[in-house]
Amino acid sequence: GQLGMGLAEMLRKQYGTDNVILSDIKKPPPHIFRSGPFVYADVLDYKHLRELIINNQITWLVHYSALLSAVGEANVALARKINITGLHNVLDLALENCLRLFVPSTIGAFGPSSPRDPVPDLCVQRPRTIYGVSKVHGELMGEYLHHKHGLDFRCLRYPGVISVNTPPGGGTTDYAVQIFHDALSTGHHECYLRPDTRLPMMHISDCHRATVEFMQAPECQLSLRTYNIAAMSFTPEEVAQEIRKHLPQLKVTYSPDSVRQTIADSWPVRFDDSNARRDWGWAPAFGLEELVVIKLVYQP
Ligand code: VAH
Repeated sequence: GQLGMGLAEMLRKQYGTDNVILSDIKKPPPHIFRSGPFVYADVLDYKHLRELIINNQITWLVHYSALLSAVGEANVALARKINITGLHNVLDLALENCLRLFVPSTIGAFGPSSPRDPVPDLCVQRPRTIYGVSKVHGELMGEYLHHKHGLDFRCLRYPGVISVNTPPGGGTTDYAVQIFHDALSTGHHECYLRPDTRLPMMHISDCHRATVEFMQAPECQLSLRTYNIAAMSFTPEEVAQEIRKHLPQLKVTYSPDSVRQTIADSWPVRFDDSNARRDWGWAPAFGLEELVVIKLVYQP
């Protein structure tokens, strides 16, 4: 999906193409299929996952399969299956086969009773989406198995990820990807959030680099198993203004969508990622200005 393809590319540069297997339940773009090992894998098919792990002598499992915030609210039963049953399949297989496991969490793992500006790594987490509930469950289950059975479980809470070429899949932060496509094509973006809705965001290359650096961090450096990572926080109006420095004609109309606005209003405004910076040297490369330049000038 939006994250797996780019991470596989980064890992293959470091560990060799044939040592990184990309999987999905749907056909990837042809250039991805040709770029290295690709297999069909359904996170709900425990036996097939086990066969893949054993036949390929897998050591690390990166688990990105999940229904995101908005699409999860539209299909709670499926979100529960994929995000919770699927996670348990992965956790059990990791334990059974001594895998090291990376599972992402999200700003969506917090709720309206969490501190919002900034939100620390450790605080009240009462998310109001099935996506957030499933991600808190993932954090807690992974840490339980780490402390009880020594599972090398690692988790990063991602901000809204601004992808390059792959469209996002049903999230609340997706407007921040679409606005660039619209600015470069029609010159008009209809935003489903209010202009002043501030959310933590990150360019996808920072997200991939954070994930690889965290996976490579020596265990002795990790005071936590789940970390916030941050890069920037912006509102729709702020990113529109930054885009207008390059495309002055950009027009944005605001038609708040009640489901996604309610979700966004329950999420943190900014991440405190000081533990990640201290423990394993996290540092973002892209702020809002750099994001807009790379999206409009270098990777339109
Ligand atoms: C979503 N893009 O909007 C995802 C992400 C931080 C948000 O988890 O649901």
